[in-house]
Amino acid sequence: NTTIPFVINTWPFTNATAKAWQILSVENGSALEAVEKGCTVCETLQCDGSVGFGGSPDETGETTLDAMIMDGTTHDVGAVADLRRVKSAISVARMVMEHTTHTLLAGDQATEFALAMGFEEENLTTNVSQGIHDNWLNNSCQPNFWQSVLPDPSTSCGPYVPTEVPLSQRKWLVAKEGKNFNIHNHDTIGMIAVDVEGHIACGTSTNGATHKIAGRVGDSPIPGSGSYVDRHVGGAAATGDGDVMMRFMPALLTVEGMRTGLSPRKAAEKSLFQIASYYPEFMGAIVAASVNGELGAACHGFNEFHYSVANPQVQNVVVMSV
Ligand code: SD4
Repeated sequence: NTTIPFVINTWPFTNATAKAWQILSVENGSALEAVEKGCTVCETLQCDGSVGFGGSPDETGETTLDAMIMDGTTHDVGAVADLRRVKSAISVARMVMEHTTHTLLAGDQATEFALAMGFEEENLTTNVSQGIHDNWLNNSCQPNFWQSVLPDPSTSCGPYVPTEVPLSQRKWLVAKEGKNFNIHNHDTIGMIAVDVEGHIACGTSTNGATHKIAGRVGDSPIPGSGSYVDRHVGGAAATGDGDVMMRFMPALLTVEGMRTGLSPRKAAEKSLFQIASYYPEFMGAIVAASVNGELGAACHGFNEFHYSVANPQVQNVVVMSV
C-alpha cells in the first residue's frame, strides 16, 4: 500500500503545499527540493505572520528566524536558529547542510554564514511587526516571557520596557503560563515529503514566539523536535509551544512510535499525550507520515487542527483536520 509521492504540512498553508506538490508530481523533483521550495513560499508570503520576515517580534522588536531541513536519504541536517536580517531561513539551513559538516548555526554568525553564501542582508521588520511590538510595549497586560516584571494586570496596565528591568531581577517565566501561542497566532510550517523515488525529507520554518526574550530559539530548528525523518520509517513535524515541546523531542518520538507499528496518527497522539502528562495546558500539533504515504496528525490544546496534504489519491492540495 504505497501512496507516493506525497507532501504533508502543518496548517492550511496550501500555497506551500502546492509548490512542493508541483515539484514532486510535475517536475519529478526531489523531496528535499520540495521541502525547501515549499517552505520558502511560506517565508515569502509570511504565512499567518508566523513564518518569515515581519512577524513575532522579540522584546526588542526584532524578527528572527528558525529553520531546519533534513534529508532522510543521508540523515544529514542543516539548521539555523535566531537568524537575523536574512529572509530565506530554510535555504540558509540547506546551505549549512550541504556546505558544512555542522548541523546548526545561530545568531549573527548564522547571518555571516548566509551572507558569505550569497544571501542578501535585509531588515526583517515591517510596519506590521513594528505595530505588534509598539502595541505590546504600551499594554503591559499582555503576556510576556519574563516572570515578576509586570505590574498586576488587574490594577495597572502601562508601558512596559523590559530592558529597564535589571537582569538580576528577572526570572524565567514558568513555561506553562503566559505564553502567546493560540489558534490565532500559530504557526510554524513543518513539512514532510516523499518523492517518486521514495526519498524522504522534512523541514520547518518559523519566526518563533512573539515578544520572546532576545536570543530565544524554539523547537523548530532542533532535529527531532521541530521535525525528523527516518528513511526506514517516515517523518514527523511539530508546531506549537516550542519551549515546552522541545523538552520531549516530539518529532523523534512520533517516528519512533511509528517504528513500533503505530499509525502516524496514533504515534503523534502518543507523543502529545506524553507532553500533556507534564504540561496539560500546552498547545501543539504534529503531522506525521510513513515512508509509504500513510498520513496522520494530532493536536493538543486546540479544538481543531488543520493541515495540508497532496498525494496521488487527492491529486491536488487538500486541507484536512483533526
Ligand atoms: C516555536 N514552535 O518557536 C514554534 C512556534 C509555533 O505555533 O509553531 N507556533 O515555538
